[in-house]
Amino acid sequence: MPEAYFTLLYNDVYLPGALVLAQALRSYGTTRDLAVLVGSQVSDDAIARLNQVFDHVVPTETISNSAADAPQFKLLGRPELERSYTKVHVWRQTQFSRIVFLDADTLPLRSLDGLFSEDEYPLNSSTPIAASPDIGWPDIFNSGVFVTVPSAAIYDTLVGRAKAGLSFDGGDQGLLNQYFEGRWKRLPFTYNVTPSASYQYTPAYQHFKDSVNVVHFIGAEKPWSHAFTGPWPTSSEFELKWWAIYNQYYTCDLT
Ligand code: UPG
Repeated sequence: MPEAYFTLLYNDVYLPGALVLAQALRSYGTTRDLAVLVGSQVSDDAIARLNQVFDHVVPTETISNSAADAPQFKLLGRPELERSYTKVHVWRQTQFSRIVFLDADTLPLRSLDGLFSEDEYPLNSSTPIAASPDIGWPDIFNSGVFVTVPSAAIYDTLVGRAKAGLSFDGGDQGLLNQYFEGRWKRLPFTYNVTPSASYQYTPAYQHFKDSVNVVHFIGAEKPWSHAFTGPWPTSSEFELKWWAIYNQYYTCDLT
């Protein structure tokens, strides 16, 4: 059975992120399929762009938090995440034996194909997912990067829990952590480094910087938020790396 990388796009806003992510994975010579889950609000133009770099563009039904004005969203200040439950469609992709999921705002800095190794990252029914700790609350995992095995039973359960509102943050991260609590394998933090937070611990950042596998631009501001004129003078070195790939492969206007 094939294995695949997946990302998610439920509107056109994160299209630059999805394209740069796919191009980065290709540039490291991955042998796995590249796939993207797309929600119904993604435009035909965006789908045509995605088809140029992904092997599979998978249309999905958008799953929203029906209580989008819930207190959790006010706490997070991120109403756009009301549709992040759509991520659970990953478990429906049973045509793949193993999936590495990456949010569209992540940037791999080297090949991640090692995550498909069953010997190194064994998954089974008692530990069905592997992910890195979340910097904001390290007893839970960040749901922007994870390894899992698709399962129709898990998919059905997650959809039911999403519809029942079983998520402490109103989005997929709360949903997945509540469902997989005590059953996740810890991946090294180097697979999901969140630059804004790591800078608070500068000595560790300096010490481990060269081992970073994936950078994750969490929060409302993304590298492409600054219009499409290129990086800002204050952009971090990771943002500059993102822009280097964007400028090399996608010079035309994406707005
Ligand atoms: N996404 C879209 N369009 C949007 C917003 C999000 O397609 O307008 C997709 C995209 O793949 C994105 C992902 O959903 O990468 C998650 O959104 P993002 O803005 O990247 O979330 P984060 O700022 O990283 O916040 C955290 C977790 C993330 C989780 C989210 C909600 O890192 O993995 O999905 O909280 O629980």
